[in-house]
Amino acid sequence: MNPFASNIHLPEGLLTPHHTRITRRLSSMKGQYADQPAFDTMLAKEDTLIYEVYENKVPEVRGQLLHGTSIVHPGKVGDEYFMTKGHFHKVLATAEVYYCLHGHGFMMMETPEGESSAMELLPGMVLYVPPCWAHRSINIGNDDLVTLFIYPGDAGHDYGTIETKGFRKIIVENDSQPAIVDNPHWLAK
Ligand code: M6P
Ligand code: ZN
Repeated sequence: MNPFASNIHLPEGLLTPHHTRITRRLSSMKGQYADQPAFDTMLAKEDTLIYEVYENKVPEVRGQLLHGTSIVHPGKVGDEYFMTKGHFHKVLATAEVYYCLHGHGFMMMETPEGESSAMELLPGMVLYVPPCWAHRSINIGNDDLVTLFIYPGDAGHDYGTIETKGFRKIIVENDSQPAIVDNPHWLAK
């Protein structure tokens, strides 16, 4: 393949050109938010757009680097901030780099062994997600959270583990402040 370049338009995070645009709405996040009644009420009103991902496709093989932008819109389901589904990589021992371009958020991370880490994302910050850590972006601000991500082309996504167990910790608004708390629905199995 040949070298290529693209532009990131800020503050919206649009990548031009791009090969893929993924959109995730509330309906695709069933069971992910702690407050199920708040989720149902919200969904009955509107299938809100939670986040978008622009990607440049590369062959999904070792040696390639997949990259793109992710835009998590501001909002909450109950007290819990809008977030991505979150995933482990299918090839578990692969890392990812995030560069925060706009907004204010957190990266929630955890290992299969139970270590947990939540790191703040502010414009200019580069965050390294080491191999074997599941990761989820959370928007705690009033504006879009925009990040650039780069990860190995062969890494893939494993959503199943997070969909069934959830993350051990979640971030909710408490007295107008973000609070990292235990996920009441986290399953030990
Ligand atoms: C980041 C990257 C993408 C991922 C996206 C959305 O931008 O890690 O690979 O698809 O976040 O997160 P998720 O796939 O968990 O919905
Ligand atoms: Zn990833």
